[in-house]
Amino acid sequence: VNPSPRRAPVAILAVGLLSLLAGACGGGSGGVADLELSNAAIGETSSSIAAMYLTVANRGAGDDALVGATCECAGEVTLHVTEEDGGLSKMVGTDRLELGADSTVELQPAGSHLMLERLEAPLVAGDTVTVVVAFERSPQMTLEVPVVGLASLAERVGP
Ligand SMILES: [Cu+2]
Repeated sequence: VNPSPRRAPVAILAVGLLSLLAGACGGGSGGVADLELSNAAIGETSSSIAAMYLTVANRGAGDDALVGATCECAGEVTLHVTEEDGGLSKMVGTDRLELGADSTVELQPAGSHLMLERLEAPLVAGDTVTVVVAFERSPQMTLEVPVVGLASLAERVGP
């Protein structure tokens, strides 16, 4: 009995598994994302929705994406980008925000933001809200986010 005809398919399968595993860990550009969140703030509101802003720095060599968030304060948290449409800017829902390797993404007024919807109660400047932010590859992160007045939000917009 010659066992060699049975060996070749097994070897091919093993190589296939290894390349699958490497793909799962590495991300598109072959490294691991290293995320740092800062500058988070939520605009105060007396209505049932509020916008949350933050800075996400990806100091790693791998791509990632912000894919959502949750808050006990809100029935739902959605991800919005702002688009120009005939001279008017409007908010458009999206399911992911790309966080490219070695880059920084600013969620700021007139740009991308997290939208806290169906709030349990109005949010007043000085409050602190716990928000869990989820990513495609990195573990989720829990933030204690200050609620701030609208004037201090306006100061966040860069030149
Ligand atoms: Cu919005």
